[in-house]
Amino acid sequence: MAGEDELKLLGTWASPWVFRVKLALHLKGLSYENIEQDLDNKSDLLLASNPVHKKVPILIHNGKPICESVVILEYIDDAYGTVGPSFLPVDPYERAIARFWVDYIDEKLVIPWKVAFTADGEEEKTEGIKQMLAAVHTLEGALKECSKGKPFFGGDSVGYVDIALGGLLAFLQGTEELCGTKPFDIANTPLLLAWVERFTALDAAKVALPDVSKLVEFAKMRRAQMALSIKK
Ligand SMILES: N[C@@H](CCC(=O)N[C@@H](CS)C(=O)NCC(=O)O)C(=O)O
Repeated sequence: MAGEDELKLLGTWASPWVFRVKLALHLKGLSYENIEQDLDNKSDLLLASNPVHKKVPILIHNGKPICESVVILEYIDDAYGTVGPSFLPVDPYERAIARFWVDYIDEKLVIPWKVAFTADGEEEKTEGIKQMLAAVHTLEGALKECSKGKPFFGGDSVGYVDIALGGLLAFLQGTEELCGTKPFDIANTPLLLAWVERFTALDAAKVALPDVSKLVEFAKMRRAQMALSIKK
């Protein structure tokens, strides 16, 4: 399937959802054209490819657009099943478990993280941080169960949950500077801390993930812009 394929990725360099797709493409060893988008001035191609949400990432495979990062991850795994590592396990029950944890990450980690990042009062921020740390604690347990002592959530190789969490990694690494707290530490999340080391050492992660300090500066700038536009 991979031979004559054309893959285009519409994204932005600072999007955790786009990082997921880039990670998946690099893990599979697939070539693609990266088409950087300006979200303040959306292109006709973006609007035509994702008319419902008008968001990136969008993967365009031989002219056909696929939207939503987790849908794209599964699509890549399905369309390129014989290329590189499989992201989802073969066993239906284990597939369901992997999907459960990806949903958990998006609901219980990302949402409180955004609250902690954008909160304009201390109380709201403290609550966001509390919920984010509770989610990280739960994910520490999930890593123990899913990995069964192996290096990744996916076992010996990087799987669906690894990619979903890995896409968020640069933001999580910048959390101390952006939200005033560290999500991972040796006392509470030793397994996740070791996972971060292993994940960031992957070739795919080195290519797909951005420089953390550059991302932190960008996020601070966007937050300041958002705060200004709310006050206006
Ligand atoms: N649930 C979506 C989230 C995608 C998303 O929020 N993308 C942002 C960039 S980080 C976007 O395109 N925002 C444009 C907008 O909201 O107008 C996914 O997983 O792909």
